[in-house]
Amino acid sequence: LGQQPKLLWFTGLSGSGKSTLANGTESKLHRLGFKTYLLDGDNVRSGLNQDLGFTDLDRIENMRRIGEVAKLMLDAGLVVVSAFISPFQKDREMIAELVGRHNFLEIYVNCPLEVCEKRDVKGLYKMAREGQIKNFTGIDSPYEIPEDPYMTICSADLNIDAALDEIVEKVLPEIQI
Ligand code: GGZ
Repeated sequence: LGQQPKLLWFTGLSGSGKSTLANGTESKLHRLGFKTYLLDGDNVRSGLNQDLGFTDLDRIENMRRIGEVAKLMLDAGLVVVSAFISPFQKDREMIAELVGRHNFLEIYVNCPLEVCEKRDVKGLYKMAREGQIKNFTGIDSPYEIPEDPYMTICSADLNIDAALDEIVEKVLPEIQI
């Protein structure tokens, strides 16, 4: 029994729940026996991309490097799950091109800005509103909604376990050989 390498690309606002969903998806697939890897801000922005901030140019370079790393991981046969805001349509398309369109499964974690801002788990929205953080996505930096995602999860009205079941059920046939 083998596996078909794919990149499960979670995109959405800060606080939308994409890290939670990406994490949960990766754990579930791992438990099902797939060789997986989770790429997110915690393991990428703290190391490989620690020289990058949140200007448009830095976000673009963030995407480019993540795309290249994901491509290497796909070459190694892994199912890669990623969670980045990835606000620009053009960059998400660049990654799809880089890894091959058929390998790129874009999962849009749709959550109203008001809900993300109300959650404000890390207090970043408040800081952005007060001008203490610049270029914050949704406040003074844009988020371009995916035009044709593989899947959309409305995280405001879906429970996490139900969402994870839905994602895994849809993805399973794509990664199973
Ligand atoms: C957006 C920021 C910013 C600014 C710090 N804008 O909710 P978090 O904290 O844990 O996730 C956000 C994370 C976004 O990093 P990404 O690499 O996913 O962004 S991108 O794909 O756009 O390059 C947030 C924190 O970093 N953070 N400053 N100005 N998010």
